[in-house]
Amino acid sequence: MKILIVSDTHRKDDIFAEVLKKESPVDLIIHAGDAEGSEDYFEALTDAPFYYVAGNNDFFTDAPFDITFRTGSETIFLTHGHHYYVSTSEQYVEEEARARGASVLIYGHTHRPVIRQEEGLLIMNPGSLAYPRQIGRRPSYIVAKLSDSGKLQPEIRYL
Ligand SMILES: [Mn+2]
Repeated sequence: MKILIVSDTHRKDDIFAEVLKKESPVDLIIHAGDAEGSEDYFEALTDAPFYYVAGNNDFFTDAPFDITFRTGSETIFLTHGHHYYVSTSEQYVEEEARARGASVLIYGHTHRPVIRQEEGLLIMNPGSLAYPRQIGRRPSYIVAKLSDSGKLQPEIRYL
């Protein structure tokens, strides 16, 4: 199983379509918010299940701010993260993920890619396909595969 994880596409729809084409076939797509209205278009591009949460620039969406769902043997907590002040620190969003019994935390908003393991919690941020802010500023996303035991094995990829 191959999972595509993106965030903060901010109406750069062509870049998402390019990544989807490059990584297809994918079995699941996770978008951590700030598509700014393009999420329905993205969902229609693929037959794969598409999980979406609302970001701070998503004013006209019915999407929830947080979702918790299971994939393989993982419990994933997905949020854009602005309600947990992720620009300042991962502390609050990490606490929320643990409170929900998550084994994986996926957030966005900072436009900086992250993959790290912290006391049993896999913490990931795919960065931004539209406006990357990390050193080098290359558009980034994450591809994760499920191991035989159902654990996520992620890697950051760049366009
Ligand atoms: Mn944002």
